[in-house]
Amino acid sequence: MRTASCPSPCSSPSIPKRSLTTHSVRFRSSRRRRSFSTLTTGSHRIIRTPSAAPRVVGKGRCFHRGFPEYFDGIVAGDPVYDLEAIALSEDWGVQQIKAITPTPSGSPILYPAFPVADQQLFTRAILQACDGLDGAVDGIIDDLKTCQAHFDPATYVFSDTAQPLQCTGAKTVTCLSPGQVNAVKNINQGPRNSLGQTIEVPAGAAVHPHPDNTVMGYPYDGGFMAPAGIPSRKIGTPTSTPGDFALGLGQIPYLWLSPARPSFNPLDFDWDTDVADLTPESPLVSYSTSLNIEKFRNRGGKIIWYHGLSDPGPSVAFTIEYYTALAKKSGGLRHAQDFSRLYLIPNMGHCSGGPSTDQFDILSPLVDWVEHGVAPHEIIASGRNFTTAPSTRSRPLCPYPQEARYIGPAGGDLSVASNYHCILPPGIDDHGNGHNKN
Ligand SMILES: [Ca+2]
Repeated sequence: MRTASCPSPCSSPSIPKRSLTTHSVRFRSSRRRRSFSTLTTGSHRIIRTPSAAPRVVGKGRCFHRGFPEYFDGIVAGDPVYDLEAIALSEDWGVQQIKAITPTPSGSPILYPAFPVADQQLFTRAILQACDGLDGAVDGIIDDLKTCQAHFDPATYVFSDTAQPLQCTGAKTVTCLSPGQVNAVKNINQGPRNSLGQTIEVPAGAAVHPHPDNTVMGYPYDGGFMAPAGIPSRKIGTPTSTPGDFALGLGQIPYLWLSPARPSFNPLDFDWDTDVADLTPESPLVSYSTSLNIEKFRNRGGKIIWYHGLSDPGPSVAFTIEYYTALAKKSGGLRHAQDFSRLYLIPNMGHCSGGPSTDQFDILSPLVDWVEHGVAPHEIIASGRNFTTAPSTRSRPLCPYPQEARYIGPAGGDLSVASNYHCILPPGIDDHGNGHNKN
């Protein structure tokens, strides 16, 4: 067995380091070599590809689709299979903050548009509205579906103060301006043109079958406005620019507009007219959205995805869409789960961070699945950065579409995983539909 890991922020401290060695691979599309850590046990090979899943899930030239015989197991963390769509999600989000940014010197500095105090106010509202829906006020929204359906920051009224989240008059410290609320709602719903229509990216539809290639927004998870959430990528801080400037926004002029427009300002992307200039043929996306992974599956391959629900870059909505489409193509969720599992991690940002259980070992369950045929179910994770007591906790990660629920005694210990278990929420069909993506 061999395992490998792409160099990315998505590193897990729980990987059995004694089993890892390092080598590097040069992709045919790139002059840059990528380092991988590998593990060989018996006759099986496993690759761990955090945050690099597009190169694994897609491209046709990599691992489970293009080289289905190379690996017996794959762990794909916070996957980004459609970079064109993600770049547009990111651009749209930054545009929403820019739209409410004061420009006293002529150049927008986004941070003042949504400072930390207002970010915390939003987090207080969404947790007050949604945290308890799952039966436990623990700072984690495990019933995300109900939260998405009912939480509206434009109309929410704090239950303890009777103050509306959205200001009814002048902006104060106890409310968000209508512009701020509108920005949040737009980031949540994803890009729209002037007619209110969603945007579909051509590169994501380059192969058949493929999942929905609509550009997605970001779900109202508990970490949505935590520092590792939307602020890190679309708002920034007094000392750091929004991360998306160096990621999706930087890609648009060169990679996603055809012909390339080196002088194009991605903050000026027009959702009516510039969409027609998106390339359908980028080698960075082609095949990556393909649902055709039968070769990998038929030879017994196993794959585990995981994704932070508060990932502010590649939205978890894309991963849910891919997995749901894969379930449908596989003949139902149960058939998809025969060779693949998806774990969603509440409050976690891109690969880690946030008040979340972002410390976990998914590699060992994958090894058990590949080597011994023991499919993974609950995976115990831990975290040390919860903002309310207890600050250090363990809890189970649940195979999608299952969700964690508190089963301990009233007022019991929120820090131990044994007080939680995974349940299948009502309203989920055999294809996994029913879990709101954003
Ligand atoms: Ca909760």
